[in-house]
Amino acid sequence: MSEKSHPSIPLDWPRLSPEESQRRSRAFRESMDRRRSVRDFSSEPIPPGVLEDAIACAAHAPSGANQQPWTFVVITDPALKARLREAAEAEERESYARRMSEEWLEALVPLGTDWHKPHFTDAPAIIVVFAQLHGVKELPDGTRKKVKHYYVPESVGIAVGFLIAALTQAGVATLTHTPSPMGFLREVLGRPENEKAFAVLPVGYPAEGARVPDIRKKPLDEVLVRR
Ligand code: IYR
Repeated sequence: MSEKSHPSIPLDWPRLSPEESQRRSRAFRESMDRRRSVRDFSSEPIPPGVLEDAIACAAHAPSGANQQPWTFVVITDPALKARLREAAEAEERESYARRMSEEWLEALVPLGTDWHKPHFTDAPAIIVVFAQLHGVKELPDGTRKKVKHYYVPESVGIAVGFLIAALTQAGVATLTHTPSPMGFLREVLGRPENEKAFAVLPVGYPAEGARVPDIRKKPLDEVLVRR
């Protein structure tokens, strides 16, 4: 604990019965077990409030020194989605043709991905998650000062995990997409220089007849080790 005193408040923690804990953990596990990254979206809209709830959920993730070093940009404007698609596909085309190693391309074969990124224009909404590499503090004299942020990729990664879980729980599909390089997102979306794009998440419902790669998660006994 820090030597300096800090304000504190009583913890508000609703205590569940063991049965209720088990019921909820199993229900959540079952919904997460069925989660798939979706690349084939319908244009059907997302029910009002679901996106906002999911982003609020993500924004409650733990973060280094509680600095909450994230910004979630929601794009629904068709013209802007088309611009993002065009820019992403230009980068991805170059990546698949020249920038990615043979080994990398080989690793992606089971996923069947290529440079085409129709999810940008097909999905009703795109969330671009930005990491705030440092904070900006406005001083009384009007000047701005950099504030160091801690554990930024870890914090933003956890927040994106919360976001995916919240969307999944609401029955809404997404994809964790990282077009590479992602510099164009800051420019097209007009974000400040302290923000770096972290991931792109198209959000919506799977298209009728959507298919997904035949890949599996490792069994629990391979990833859960007890000592
Ligand atoms: N960014 C590319 C390539 C890609 C890389 C990984 I690692 C993936 O898991 C999937 C795709 C793309 O989005 O196609």
